[in-house]
Amino acid sequence: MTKHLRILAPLLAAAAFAAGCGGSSSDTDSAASGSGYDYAAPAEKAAATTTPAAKQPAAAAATKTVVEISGSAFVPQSLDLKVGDTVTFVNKDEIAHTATADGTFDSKTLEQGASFSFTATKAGKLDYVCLFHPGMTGTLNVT
Ligand SMILES: [Cu+2]
Repeated sequence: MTKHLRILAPLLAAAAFAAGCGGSSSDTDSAASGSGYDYAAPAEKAAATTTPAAKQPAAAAATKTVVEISGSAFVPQSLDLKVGDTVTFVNKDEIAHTATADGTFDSKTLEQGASFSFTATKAGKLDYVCLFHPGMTGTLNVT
């Protein structure tokens, strides 16, 4: 009976700690004082490493590349692409912008939340600008 309780209590403490996403130092202290702390710790560590690892492949698997228009700037301002890659410009600002590379692509007016996609068909350096804000410039390096 006593053995069960000693194992269960640290597990509950660990679960509460994980759910709280941080917890207080007093939680850690009380858990550490229990003999079963080392027993519960690996499970908590495994859960912590699994979450970011599960997110990363999803981001890496995405073949689409996004340039966010935020704060009247293209983010990232300079982007490397390969021929065949598609870049999507997404306007996160409340004001309208464009992403315009003279002769190559023109998003036309992008209102808030609007997006425009461009697929690179040949290698080269593409400078583009927002037609409304000449200071807003960006570069696509297509290889
Ligand atoms: Cu603009």
